[in-house]
Amino acid sequence: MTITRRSVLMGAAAGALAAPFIRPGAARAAEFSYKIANNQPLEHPSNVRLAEAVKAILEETSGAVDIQIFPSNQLGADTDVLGQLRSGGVEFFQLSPVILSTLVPNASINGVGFAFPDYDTVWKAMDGELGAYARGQIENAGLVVMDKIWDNGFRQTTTSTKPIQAPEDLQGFKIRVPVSPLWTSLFSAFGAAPASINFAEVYTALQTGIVDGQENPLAIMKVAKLWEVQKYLSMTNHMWDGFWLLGNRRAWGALPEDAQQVVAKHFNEGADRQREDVMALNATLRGDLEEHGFVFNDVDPQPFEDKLREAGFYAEWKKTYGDEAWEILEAAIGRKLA
Ligand code: X2X
Repeated sequence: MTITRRSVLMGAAAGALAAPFIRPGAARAAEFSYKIANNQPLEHPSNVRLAEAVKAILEETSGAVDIQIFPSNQLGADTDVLGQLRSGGVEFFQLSPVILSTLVPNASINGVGFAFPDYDTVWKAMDGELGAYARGQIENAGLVVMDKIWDNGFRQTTTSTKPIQAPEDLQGFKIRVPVSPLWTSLFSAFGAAPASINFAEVYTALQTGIVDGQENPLAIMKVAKLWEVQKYLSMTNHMWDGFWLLGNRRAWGALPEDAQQVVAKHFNEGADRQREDVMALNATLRGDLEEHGFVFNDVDPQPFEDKLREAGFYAEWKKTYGDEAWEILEAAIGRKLA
């Protein structure tokens, strides 16, 4: 019996209508050589699970879909790669919804300050209505997005100068934020001096003192070795953020339907596993980062949230996102923010 790529694919997605997969005489070359980019180093669970996913995709499509991973902003800073994704220069891209809001304004809604109390609430929301709302917005903007969002994590604040214990500690503080109006607005509301800098330049910006601090989840602090250029790590938990796995619409549409199903299945399974990895890491990272020299402090989030409310942050963003989106957010977290 000869097993063709087509029959393997048909077996993998029985019933799906397969477009022609086989070019006679080209049995070995991948028909679809695609790229996926992200900003994270290879050791981050995102890239570990992505590597598994692209291997499984290659196997299950019998070599037809060959996706190469470009970690650590190798293809450019996030806001540049977003442009490449739109033009088709890169076929897949993992990106923070909050940064994606530079193209899809309401995609950033998960990043509203102090909205999520814990991971249970995050996953219910992002696998539920809030995630579905965001994906609808992303698709309306002409991009493809996989169902499952990958974890980045709850964001904490680091500085080279002092622990952040109360909102006043952020007054006038020079802090790097990713490129996004929501991030700038959040730290401006605390009276800080936020500077929009792509992740690709964060280490250097901290090293050269362009900024005195930054904020990221613990897993990123670890893989980016930020203890080398930062001292204090304050558990502000001010935002939860993830990574949508985005696709270029033309490149996606070029894949036969059964191949699309294989790709989506493995990307979504990768997200599930990556979430578990990051959660497991969270349990040990504090001790690990302390050993590397970070000085931790816990923070009461309430005064920070109060300060945002007082500064009109929630009222402003409710207006920006609109009532429909805001109601979905409030329903997901079970309380009113504005
Ligand atoms: O740029 C960041 O700080 C990072 C890595 O957390 C995001 O992708 C939003």
